[in-house]
Amino acid sequence: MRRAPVTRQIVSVVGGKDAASASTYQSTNPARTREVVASVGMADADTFAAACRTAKEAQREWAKVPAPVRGRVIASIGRLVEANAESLARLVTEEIGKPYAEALGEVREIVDTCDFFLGEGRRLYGQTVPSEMPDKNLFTFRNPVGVAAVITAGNFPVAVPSWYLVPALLCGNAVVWKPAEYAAASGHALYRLFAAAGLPDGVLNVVFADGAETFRGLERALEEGTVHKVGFTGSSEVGRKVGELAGRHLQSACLELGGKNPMVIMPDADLELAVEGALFSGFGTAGQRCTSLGTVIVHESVHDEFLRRFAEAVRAARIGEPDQDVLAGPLLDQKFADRYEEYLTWIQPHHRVVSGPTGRVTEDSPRQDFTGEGGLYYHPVVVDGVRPDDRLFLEETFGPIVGVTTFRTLDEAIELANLPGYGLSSSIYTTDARNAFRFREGVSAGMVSVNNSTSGAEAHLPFGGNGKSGNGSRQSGMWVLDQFTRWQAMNWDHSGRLQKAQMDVADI
Ligand code: UN1
Repeated sequence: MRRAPVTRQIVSVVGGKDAASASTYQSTNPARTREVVASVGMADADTFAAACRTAKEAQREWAKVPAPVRGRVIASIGRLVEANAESLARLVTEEIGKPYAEALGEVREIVDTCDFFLGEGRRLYGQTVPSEMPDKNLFTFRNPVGVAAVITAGNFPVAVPSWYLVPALLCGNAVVWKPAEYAAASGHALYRLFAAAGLPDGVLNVVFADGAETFRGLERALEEGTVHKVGFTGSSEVGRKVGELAGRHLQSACLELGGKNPMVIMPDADLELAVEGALFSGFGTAGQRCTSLGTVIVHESVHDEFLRRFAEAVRAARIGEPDQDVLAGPLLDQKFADRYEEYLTWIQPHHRVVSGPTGRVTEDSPRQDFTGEGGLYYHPVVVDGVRPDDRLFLEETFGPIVGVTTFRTLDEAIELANLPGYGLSSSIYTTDARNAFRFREGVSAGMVSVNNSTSGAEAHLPFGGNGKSGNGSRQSGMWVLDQFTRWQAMNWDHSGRLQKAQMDVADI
């Protein structure tokens, strides 16, 4: 039996206290669009900038806490998230329509991230480096950057923010986090778990605000010198603006943007496995991961057979209530549904839709025994005959639509894979290791899967993209430490005289 919906009232939290709101936003359940999940008090640019000042104040003390002790706080966050995994996952399912099993996996990813970084508190290694002069010692240290402003999307409303929050806090930074408004309740719940683990007030602040107010608040904070790193996960278009803004103030941004992730299928591929991988990465999370499959690039000799099986699997895929055992639930929010409807207009007369009906699932266009019940449910779409100059081939479509095209040689497949100019994830299905390594070398993606889907990266490998997918920064694992610390070099001369580098180099 479904529980009666509860509308939560939530507001930004700055310095441990509820902050003022300038307007209200209603976060709704995309499976039942009239159901309000949370009434969200939205802050303005002043509150955002004030949060950054508060964070800067709090960061001074937080940086003095020994890193292993900060690691213990991260361990507590992990334990609290684990203890509350089911309720957090249920909330994610309710607020953004992510199937429950996936939502639980997303929460697991936070725990994995905490597991990794709690130990990093006892490492955060610097180095000792040989000097070119006698009686002189060289060292390197990792220093926190200061305050990180983190702006995240709502398709991974708790795991992806944690990829920023956990290492940033571990490294001794304070954070001002702006979650996506349509995932505000999930963000607020995550904030509370972090705060309950013993973070001092002001070290982590959560601000709900729309894009324009956030941008103005961030600009002011950068001018005031209270933000020293900007983390952004979202579209390439907005990422470019965020990167420009940070760059104008000589601060670096960690940008995790869109993708047009290709899957290459070689003639020697296990086609059953490839179909499974394409189904999951194309239509899992309703195609709304930055790592979702964009285009299948299949060898012409296996095209017909692959397409027949893929279309059959897509037609049979269960789309429906996200608390059931389904491949995908509804789209995240009305604005994504509107955009998705626009992508459907990119289908051209020379294309062939092989997956059955397109558009909204309704009583007149049902799926198996499911009619959509007023939610933002869409039929998954496979479009064959996509050409390299089609919009459908070149641009990211954040939703359940996958293009298919063919190739003759691996070099041609690699060229097609790189053509859209993104470079986040990619995949190749082959049983020949030589193909896998040639593809790895040629593809300009931050992540390469062999015989696996484009989505589903593990939380301790470098995650990030090139080209339109990001500015080359990498999250996760030890690699993200370079985002949240700055190297400091130290030299210590105990020779008792002035030794000049380059000029007093020791002779043999
Ligand atoms: C995203 O969509 O922003 O690799 C991140 C994956 C997930 C993360 C996706 N672990 O598909």
